[in-house]
Amino acid sequence: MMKIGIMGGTFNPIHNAHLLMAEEARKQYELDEIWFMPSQNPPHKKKEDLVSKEHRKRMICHAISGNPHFSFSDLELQRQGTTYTSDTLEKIEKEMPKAKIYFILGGDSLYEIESWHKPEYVMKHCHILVAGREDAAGEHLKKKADELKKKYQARISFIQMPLLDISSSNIRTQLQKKELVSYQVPDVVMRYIHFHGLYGYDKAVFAKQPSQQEIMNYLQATLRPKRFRHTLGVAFTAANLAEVHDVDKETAYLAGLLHDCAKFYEKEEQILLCEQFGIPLTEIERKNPALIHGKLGKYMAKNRYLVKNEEILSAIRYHTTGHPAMTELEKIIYLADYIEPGRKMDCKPHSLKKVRQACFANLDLGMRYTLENCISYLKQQNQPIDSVTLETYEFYKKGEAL
Ligand code: DGI
Ligand code: FE
Ligand code: FE
Repeated sequence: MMKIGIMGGTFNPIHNAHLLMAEEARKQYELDEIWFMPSQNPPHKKKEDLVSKEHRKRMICHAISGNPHFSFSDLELQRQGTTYTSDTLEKIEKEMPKAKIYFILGGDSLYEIESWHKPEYVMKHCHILVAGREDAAGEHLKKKADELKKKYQARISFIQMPLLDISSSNIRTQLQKKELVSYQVPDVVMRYIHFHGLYGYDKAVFAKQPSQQEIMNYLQATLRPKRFRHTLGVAFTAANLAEVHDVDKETAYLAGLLHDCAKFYEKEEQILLCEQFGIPLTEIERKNPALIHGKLGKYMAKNRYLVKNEEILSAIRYHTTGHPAMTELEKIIYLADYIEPGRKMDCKPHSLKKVRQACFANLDLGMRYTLENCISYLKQQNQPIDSVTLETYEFYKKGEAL
């Protein structure tokens, strides 16, 4: 029988006590999985300091990414309006009738549970795990648990863990005062908060040009894990191409790292940001927002990551469409994006292996093959082809095959 632990809450933001509680619950009760399930609109919380669900989701995903037993569940976020635990339990039971559900709670919630929607249903349909404590408050909590057990035949057990005085509201207060909350939240979450200026922590991200390692840390904290892996693959491939084609390796690596730095924004957000920063958009870019992140990425690289090197900025700017007569570095980034080791797509008319060989032999030939593949893909998908992509192809199709 599958044993699932559910961590509910607003996670505004997720912090280390949540993570420790989940892990201790898993170990002590031999749970197979823990689902982190943020809620939409808790009826009893103030809305003003609640950051968007996208931000909360991303912070959770970053925080749990190292633990194979932890996963993210958007069961409550998906639903419109107020979400009730009883509805969630009902839904899981329907979908997974064989699973045994454990609901993991901070101690204080035990005092509130009777005010929840249909408390008798909730207590009947899950086993409650509460973080216990060894002091007077712990004694009090045990009494409350006994009372609920009697009244509702509730199953309530305690999770042994050290008492950690960490709470999301405390964290928000500290951030509002521009204080760091390191060691209360995972590093990656602190960087996420910093980068996006959440909870009033709107200090400049970097005071001076950041090192490659610092850039990498922030990219890891802001990009989705898959996009981050792609980013490392592009940086690595760009450095290799640079070596072969006599371009500065460090420069190529940095450009590779930053090429998709604007991609942590959703497409609609990207349009809004361009308007906010005064970056003009063409009609086709508005219709196909996948084309925007080069422009926006250039702006972010310059203003957020303080990159001054115009060659790098231009390589980021043109990495999606290319342009006629590109610099060596621009071609390297454009191509590394297509051939990095993580790319496993089925490529036509030229196989990925053939394109990779061409890129290392001759950048212009690599451009020709890659553009032919991209255009054939876009046609097959019935997507409009950007005029710059077409001009680029016109330029490179003249490139002689080897
Ligand atoms: O950001 P990546 O996914 O790593 O790669 P990319 O920067 O090359 O972006 C790929 C996306 O851009 C993909 O969704 C296809 C789209 N794209 C590239 N060229 C064109 C295009 N979309 C349209 N409509 N027209 C183009 O010419
Ligand atoms: Fe891209
Ligand atoms: Fe990319």
